[in-house]
Amino acid sequence: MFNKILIANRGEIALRIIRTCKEMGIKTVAIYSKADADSLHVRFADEAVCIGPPASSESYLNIPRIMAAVEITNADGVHPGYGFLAENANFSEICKQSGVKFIGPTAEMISKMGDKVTAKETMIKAGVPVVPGSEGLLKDVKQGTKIAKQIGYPVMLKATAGGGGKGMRIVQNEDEFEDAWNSARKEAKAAFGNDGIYIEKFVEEPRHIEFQIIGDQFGNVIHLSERDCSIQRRHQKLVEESPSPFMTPELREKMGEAAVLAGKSINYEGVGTIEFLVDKYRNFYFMEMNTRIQVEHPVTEEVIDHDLIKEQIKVAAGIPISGKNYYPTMHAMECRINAEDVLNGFRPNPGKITSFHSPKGHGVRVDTHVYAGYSVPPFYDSMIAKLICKAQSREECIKKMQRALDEFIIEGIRTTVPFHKALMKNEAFRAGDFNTGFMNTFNLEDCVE
Ligand code: MV4
Repeated sequence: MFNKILIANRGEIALRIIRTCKEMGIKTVAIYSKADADSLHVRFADEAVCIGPPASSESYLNIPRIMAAVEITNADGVHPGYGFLAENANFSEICKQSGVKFIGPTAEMISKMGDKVTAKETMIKAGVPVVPGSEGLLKDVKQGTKIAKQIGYPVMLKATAGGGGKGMRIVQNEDEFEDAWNSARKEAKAAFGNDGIYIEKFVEEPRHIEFQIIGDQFGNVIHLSERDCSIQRRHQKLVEESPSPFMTPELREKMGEAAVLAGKSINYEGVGTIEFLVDKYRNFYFMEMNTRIQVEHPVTEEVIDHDLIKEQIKVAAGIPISGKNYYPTMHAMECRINAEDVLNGFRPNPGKITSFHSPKGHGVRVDTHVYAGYSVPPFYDSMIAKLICKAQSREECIKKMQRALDEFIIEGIRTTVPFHKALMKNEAFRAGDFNTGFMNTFNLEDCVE
């Protein structure tokens, strides 16, 4: 087992990781930028090292500075959390070369899944369903329009280096193809320095349903059931839940089996997520694999009653997992509380939190690093808390969430709490009748309190 883990992250996830390390008897090192000197992760870690100025490029993304902190503290493990360097193959490799365990997959696995065309080819070989489309990258417009004609419009152009919707275009007919191709390539080149594009049939009104998997160092891979993450805005998730209201036991068996196959095909080690698009007929298609612990992992923790960070650290230490999959016995839902002004296009709204009271009580969990008097810095993402509720049924879970949202007091900054209150009242949401297009039709006026 690890002696000392350095947490290469900040905010709620840094705190979350420190908590589990403490329970496991592992010493912790926090790193922090000058903007985070007053953060709780700095206070709660056994040691803390200031690694630079506020800008991420000079702190949480700066590999040489983080490796210097690893060296002076003699940490034997590095936990990257999510975001920042969590899916940076170079960082994983440098940790390995330095003799410190990166708590996550190898550089090779990160690269393989980070390149979407390679990931898709890997999944086809493994027998995981994928969206019909090009085999590999498109060479030119002529090849693109030919394939589009075969699979039928509408089609989608996607960047192989993509994710988060960048370099992605829907093409309705052949007339639109060339413009879409040119702008997708340009956008991908600017965002990723890679203009490789592939094509897929456009799946209409899909749900985003992802499976949590975990693999150990002995080739065992299991799944921990699904999370429905269809409530998103501009590729930012707002609410996640498990089980998916769209799931059936039969579909869970099929998708779970595909997720395990996906993990086994790359000998995956660590916690990971297999993202699927699911159409209205319950056809499912591999979309992407995330090789990190995700923001929404508590939803799974609550429904299967296991600490995923603990499991992640155990497999990284070489402890084998049990062979069986996990199924939800409860319903859990997470609302992401962001320092954003909902009525102004969800614009970030950093600043000082003058008063703060978080909801409590049975089945209510709040993962947060903030407190009254804390200033939300403008340099990083705007999530300040995750409110997770758990109950016997989805209906009870929504009632609990409404009660908990009503208890939240956050003064001094605007947050997404009013949005979540309105969402919990929305008839379509309450009926479980939604897909990834939900936010396009949601009336933000409903958030006016
Ligand atoms: C799609 C799709 C429809 N058809 N692919 C969005 C981000 C990237 N990971 C893939 N995405 C999509 N790929 C095909 N063939 C629709 C989306 C999509 C989406 C997917 C999941 C969650 C939210 C979304 C919002 C818009 C589009």
